[in-house]
Amino acid sequence: MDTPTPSVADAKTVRGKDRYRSGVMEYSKMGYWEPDYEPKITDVIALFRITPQDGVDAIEAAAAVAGESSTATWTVVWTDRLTACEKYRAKAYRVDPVPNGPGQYFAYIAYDLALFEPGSIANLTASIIGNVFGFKPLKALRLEDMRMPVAYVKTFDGPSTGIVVERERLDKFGRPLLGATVKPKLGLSGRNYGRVVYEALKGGLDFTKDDENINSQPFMHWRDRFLYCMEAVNRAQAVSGEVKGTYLNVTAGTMEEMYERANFAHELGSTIVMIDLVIGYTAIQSMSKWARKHDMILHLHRAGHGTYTRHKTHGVSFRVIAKWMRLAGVDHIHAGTVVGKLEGDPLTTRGFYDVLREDYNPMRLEHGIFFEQDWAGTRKVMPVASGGIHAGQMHQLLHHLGEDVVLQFGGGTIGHPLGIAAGATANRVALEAMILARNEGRDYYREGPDILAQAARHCLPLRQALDTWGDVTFDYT
Ligand code: CAP
Ligand code: MG
Repeated sequence: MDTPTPSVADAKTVRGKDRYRSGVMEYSKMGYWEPDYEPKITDVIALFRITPQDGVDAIEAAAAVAGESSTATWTVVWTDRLTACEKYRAKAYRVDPVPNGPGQYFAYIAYDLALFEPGSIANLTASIIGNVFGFKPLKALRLEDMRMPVAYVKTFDGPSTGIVVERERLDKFGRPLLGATVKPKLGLSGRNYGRVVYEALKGGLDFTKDDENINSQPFMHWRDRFLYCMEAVNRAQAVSGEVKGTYLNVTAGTMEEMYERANFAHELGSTIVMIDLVIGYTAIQSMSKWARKHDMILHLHRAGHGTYTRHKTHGVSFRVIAKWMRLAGVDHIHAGTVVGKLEGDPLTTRGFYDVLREDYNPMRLEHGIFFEQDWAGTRKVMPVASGGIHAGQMHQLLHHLGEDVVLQFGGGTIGHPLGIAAGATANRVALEAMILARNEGRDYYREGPDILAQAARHCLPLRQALDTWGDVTFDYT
């Protein structure tokens, strides 16, 4: 055998007594803290927000994260001698106190590219978030951002449709796309569900959408839903002369079942299928591969993300999930709204949109982007905004989220007092009024309520929407 067997003498040199203090192992002295390290252009870099336990040194805590997310365990092992451990050790190379974050530190950790299997988000995450979040020396740990080297980005296919080709397929340009999530989330029969889809599309929306938890329940099996929905899409296309779509949720218990549902959606002529984040990274990549093969748009609902993205000192920032999902190859992803029923501040949300929509992200600390990121030609993901939004917020939505976005109004369409088609019309008219004002060079954000009120003078559905949901008084005179 060519591999040298480690000797007891070897082990003694590895286990020098400076590696231990009162029996406690110090990762910082084992090569996981290298303040002089210059990250290579091919390194994967992670930025963690660490909150060490009282009495734990920040540098030691950062080195522990580097160690445990790469090669280390709690003790020195014989087999270290059999590897190129210098290269394989992740290196914490910078630790800064967080401004206005007492007891918190930003730890920068570099990982050699050789540590990762090409094209596998499951493999990447098994390292970076695999075991460190429950580690005792830390009170809390949050993965804030990552820089993927171009060499690694190129091992992923990315979205097969993306923003540009989606617009070409739909033949819709120069404005956000509009959608509605069918409500109530659960309980409708297939026939009634199809009626909602038809009314919403006919009324002026581009898309309707299955909700995250509508799969194949006793009150409506998936096959019925798909048939009624596609009949509605075809009829709405015929009456409107526009391309329409409905995101058929193929989320299921097994890959086999998801493929069966997706294939049926394809056979029925759907342009788009939908999955939930809870299916897992490998399943998402498999569905992305399927969507590429079948020329289908792949919509991802980020169901479940709030359980680990929301806490400010622990978990994973959604901006990191957004980067992973762009690599994984989804075409749409829910990314927040700023206004509406769900939490989200303008600058952080802007950062989420930046990593989905730009070819290159410069470092932009105000948006929470700590690293420049070259996407190396990876297609752009269409962000989706939903959660308690309505026509009266159209100026704010356009201002905060821009043009390349799907605005989805569930309650804000289906809850309209004059009915579902009226709800859809209110949203379409509000959007077109805002786009017109923007294109004429008006300050649409400041003048938003006036622009909406003017449009509502000629559109009863919009007026009803504003009167029902608007949080300012509109002047219709
Ligand atoms: C919105 C929604 C969406 C969430 C997703 C819901 O309904 O259908 O799933 O907005 O959140 O179930 O709440 P409404 P996010 O339009 O009726 O509020 O986009 O943040 O992932
Ligand atoms: Mg929902």
